[in-house]
Amino acid sequence: EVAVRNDAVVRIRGDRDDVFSRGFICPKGSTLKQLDADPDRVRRPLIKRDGRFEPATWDEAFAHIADQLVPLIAAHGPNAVAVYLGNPNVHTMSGTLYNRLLIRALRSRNLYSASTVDQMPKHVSSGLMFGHPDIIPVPDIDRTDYLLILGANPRASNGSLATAPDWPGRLDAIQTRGGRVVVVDPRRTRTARAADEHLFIQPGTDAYLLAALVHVLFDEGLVDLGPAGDRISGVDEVAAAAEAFPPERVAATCAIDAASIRRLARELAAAESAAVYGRIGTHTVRFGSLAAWLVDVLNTLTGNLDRPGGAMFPRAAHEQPRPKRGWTTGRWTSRVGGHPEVRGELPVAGLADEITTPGDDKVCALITVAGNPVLSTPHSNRLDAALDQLDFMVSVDIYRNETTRHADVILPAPPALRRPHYDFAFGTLAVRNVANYSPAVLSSELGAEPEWRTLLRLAAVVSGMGPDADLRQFDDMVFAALVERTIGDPASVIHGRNGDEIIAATKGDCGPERMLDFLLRAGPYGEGYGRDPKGLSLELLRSRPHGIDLGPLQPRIPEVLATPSGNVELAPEALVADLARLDFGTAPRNGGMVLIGRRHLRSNNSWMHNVDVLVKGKERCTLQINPADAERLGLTSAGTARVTSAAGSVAAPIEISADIMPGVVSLPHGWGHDLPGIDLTVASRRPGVNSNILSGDEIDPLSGNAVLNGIPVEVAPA
Ligand SMILES: Nc1nc2c(c(=O)[nH]1)N[C@H]1C(S)=C(S)[C@@H](COP(=O)(O)OP(=O)(O)OC[C@H]3O[C@@H](n4cnc5c(=O)[nH]c(N)nc54)[C@H](O)[C@@H]3O)O[C@H]1N2
Ligand SMILES: Nc1nc2c(c(=O)[nH]1)N[C@H]1C(S)=C(S)[C@@H](COP(=O)(O)OP(=O)(O)OC[C@H]3O[C@@H](n4cnc5c(=O)[nH]c(N)nc54)[C@H](O)[C@@H]3O)O[C@H]1N2
Ligand SMILES: [Mo]
Repeated sequence: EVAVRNDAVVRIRGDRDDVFSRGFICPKGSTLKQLDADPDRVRRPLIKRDGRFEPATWDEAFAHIADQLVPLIAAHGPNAVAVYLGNPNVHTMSGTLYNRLLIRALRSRNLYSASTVDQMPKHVSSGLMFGHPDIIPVPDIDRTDYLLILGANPRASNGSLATAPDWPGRLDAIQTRGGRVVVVDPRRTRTARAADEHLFIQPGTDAYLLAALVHVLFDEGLVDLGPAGDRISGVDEVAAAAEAFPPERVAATCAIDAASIRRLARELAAAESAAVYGRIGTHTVRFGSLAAWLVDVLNTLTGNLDRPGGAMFPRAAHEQPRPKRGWTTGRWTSRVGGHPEVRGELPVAGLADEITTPGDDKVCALITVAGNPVLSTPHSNRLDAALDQLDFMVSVDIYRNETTRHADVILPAPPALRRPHYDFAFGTLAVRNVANYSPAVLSSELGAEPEWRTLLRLAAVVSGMGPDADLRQFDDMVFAALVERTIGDPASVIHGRNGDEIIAATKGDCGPERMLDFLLRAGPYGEGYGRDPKGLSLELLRSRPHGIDLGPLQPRIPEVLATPSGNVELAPEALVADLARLDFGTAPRNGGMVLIGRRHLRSNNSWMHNVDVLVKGKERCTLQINPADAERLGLTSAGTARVTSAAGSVAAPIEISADIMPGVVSLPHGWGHDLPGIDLTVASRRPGVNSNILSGDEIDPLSGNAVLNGIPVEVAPA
């Protein structure tokens, strides 16, 4: 709820009448006013001339981009231009709907995003099990009796790939109604402390633990597929594959005793309903795809897939039918590393090599949209240096930061309070079906362009339409194509309808809003262009500012599945084969240390550190280390530690804490605001160090996801 007077924000608080949040708000939400007012925020296009950024008009900026980029594409082909899409794109209408146009217009195979430092393993397991990488089950936390959390700290992150305002309150509610919360994490996090049980685990070994849990279910006759049982293929293959992983065999690897593993499996099987939920700590590791898969194998074998209180499939208001043709990866591979394409993307861990390795298709230009890969992606020092070798770089961003300082042109975007919003991503991942729309609350700043027009104009430039293309006409064309595709789809509720009539009836006064109105009306609760006058439309959402509750998640198997068989594929070949990587041959790390990350409630990856109210207080970018390790290594709490990995070395203040497992150290990511050429006054006063200087080249092979947790390091007094 944003109170506004004379086009200025008076107060921001949670909306107590909101059907989903009931007034819960994150500290980062309540400081959007400060973000908006930040004098460092980029408000005009910037062009770099002789190494210095100068303000420019939009026409000048786009003329410069066309001048530089079009000849590069003509000379070297589209693959010479790479695109990196950062996390905030997922949460803007512009990013969700218009980046894909830019990508289609460019036709480059060098597409990268924050997905390969985050959740790509989940897309792989979902794509192979359910037929589409975006069919992702979420833990039904409001109804579950038992929640097993691995590698997530929702009391700090507020949950991820499982959208729920007030995760903390919802976790409390599980316990209040007599349920049980168990957390597996190398750190005793806030989530772990409040849980009924917390188990430390050796970083990177969740796949072993999960395989052992599967083993016990078969070994002790606890498998019960539940209501979705007749739509599940591959159970016998999973049973055979799990034979190699008795708890007694994985215990030393995971640092969890066999009896506890057996007990966990029995508890999961016995619970009235249960959900297994794994996030960053299970995905950004060596065996990320295996862990992502085994989480849903466990949900399935305990009868909890698609069952209330288990792991369920949301049905977003904008959802459109998916083709039932299954999913593959590797339609092409990266030039240097030979990594398979996944969801059209290549691993961002390989981007620096693509820029620095000579040859045909070498990347010589880069477009970043809402991303800060210099801090957020592995082997940062190398990427930072590689960006200097580019012939041309454009960044669409709200700050001049560690990444965008390398750009030749920075194109600004309106911040959250100055744009309308409907969260496409969160709708598909929410623990309850909800639709919510908010209009821009403040008017546009002088000379501002909505981000969708900037992305559309970039698309026009790279497709050869020139810097002055008629954007209205381009947008109309794009929208007409979407309508044509939809009415041509026999599975659509508006199949066979007249396209011109649909277009004429669609409302919304800007590009993304028009598409939103269309998607809502053609969606599962939609008004269907006259079919159901009470159904959803943008108009209806506008009239209901507190959102529209569409009810608890409903069972969706088999209708939700997009596999050619029409079944859940519990044993996809690629994943079963990947189990072979789980070896037991590696010697225990004799006293060696491994690095993990962590998140803080008042931070958001790398980019909210310029808001004073969020960063003030105690230093947060510290190296957490167990007292026993600190003593052995001669580290003291007033001191600084040097942390060195195969990729690099940083020095960070020491924080001794019994909450971290022996043999493990933790450093948060997103810091390191001490590079020249950035314009972040507040952040540079408390720069912290960049933990991704320590992460290296290793990726999870099936997903291309970077390994950011479980990195071997040496730790010594600095
Ligand atoms: N070691 C380690 N590294 C990690 C992680 C980890 O756990 N450990 N987590 C990873 C994860 S999960 C993620 S998602 C990535 C994030 O990786 P990135 O997305 O690359 O990084 P962010 O810090 O989110 O940067 C967001 C950028 O978007 C800009 N921005 C903000 N709002 C807008 C907007 O409305 N429009 C535009 N155009 N720009 C905007 C910001 O100024 C900033 O430059 O980091 C990953 N890196
Ligand atoms: N306040 C805040 N909220 C955020 C963000 C933020 O930066 N700040 N970022 C947002 C984004 S982009 C994302 S993707 C989500 C992420 O949301 P979460 O997945 O909840 O992310 P984290 O809080 O990093 O929690 C990861 C946990 O994994 C543990 N861990 C590390 N290695 C291992 C391992 O090998 N095994 C196991 N079992 N655990 C391990 C860490 O100790 C940590 O507690 O958060 C989102 N929300
Ligand atoms: Mo993320």
